[in-house]
Amino acid sequence: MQVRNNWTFEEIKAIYQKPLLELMYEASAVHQKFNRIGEVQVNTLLSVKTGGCPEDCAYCPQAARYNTGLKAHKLLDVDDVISKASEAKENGSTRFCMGAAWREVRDNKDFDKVLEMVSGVNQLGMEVCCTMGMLTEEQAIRLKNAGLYAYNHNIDTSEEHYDKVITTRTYQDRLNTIGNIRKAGISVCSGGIIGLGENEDARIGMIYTLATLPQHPESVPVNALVAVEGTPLEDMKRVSVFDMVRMIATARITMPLTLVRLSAGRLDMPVAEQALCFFAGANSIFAGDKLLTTPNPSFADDQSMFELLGLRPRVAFKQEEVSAETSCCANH
Ligand code: SAM
Ligand code: DTB
Ligand code: SF4
Repeated sequence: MQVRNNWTFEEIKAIYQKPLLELMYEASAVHQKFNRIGEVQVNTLLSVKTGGCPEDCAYCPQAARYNTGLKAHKLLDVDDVISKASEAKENGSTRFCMGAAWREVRDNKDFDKVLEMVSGVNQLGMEVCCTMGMLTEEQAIRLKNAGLYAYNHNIDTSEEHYDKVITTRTYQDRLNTIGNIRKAGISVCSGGIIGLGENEDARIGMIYTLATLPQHPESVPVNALVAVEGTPLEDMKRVSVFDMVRMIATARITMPLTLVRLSAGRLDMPVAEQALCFFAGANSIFAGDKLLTTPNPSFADDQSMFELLGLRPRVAFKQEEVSAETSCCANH
């Protein structure tokens, strides 16, 4: 089996619609062939600039136009961010992702501060990631030169469903930024959310867009909507674990080498449900008691889960380069 990016929508639909256990067996077989079973990347998120965002993403507590009671703050100080990253490293995280509630990155003093944050976290030996909205190619290159490893920019849903969720930018805007990240040689992290009121074709369509990019994203976060009071999606029902499993398994089969991240929504998932997601090929999580603005399981709870399920945290890319010399199956 080869890594393919010429999937058709119908092929992906046929995978997504397989009987659940058959789908899980197949995804698990692909995972065992391409990856180290039991190895899970542990990421920590930090919101370095919270709230007040001009966009209208219907799921997001940080959009200024919704009254969510969120406490907004300006860009944090560089030293505070570096100390949070050190703390995350001590707790076993190897990737640190800084989020800013911006529509797009601007070339100003705040961006200079972000470049300092990137450089400082990189010096800790962690994989540094940012998620700050749209980027030009020049900005992506400046981030890369400062030591950025990955950039998160989600497509969120399918092209057809996009304007039901967000109207202040287009799907093509998202794809353009993903192209700029790629051109700068930065690792691409792009995925989406389920539970937005989308139908099955929209879920399949989202995976179709990702799996047919010229190069698959190195990581694909699969978020379950965290319904936040005050947002237009506040009354959406919690997604079923079996829907998460279908998404994760389909992503695993179509993008075998990608880190598939069981992202937002874990706080509401018992360990038994999360175990199904790991079996279906999830090999990355966000850890630490906060995502960007909403709660997440604590490091201690995740440590117990790792022990129970026999999972091991994946080392950071830097150590990976060293250990690759003695390993037969190092990849991505
Ligand atoms: N402003 C930047 C952007 O939109 O790219 C970066 C931060 S934004 C909060 C990052 C991602 O978080 C979104 O693309 C969305 O997929 C996810 N997200 C935001 N709110 C969420 C929620 N309530 N539930 C699940 N995922 C959410
Ligand atoms: C992603 O796909 N999920 C993360 C990260 N990328 C930036 C964010 C989830 C946010 C959940 C809502 C919140 O905490 O504000
Ligand atoms: Fe702004 Fe990002 Fe939230 Fe959309 S998802 S409102 S762009 S912070």
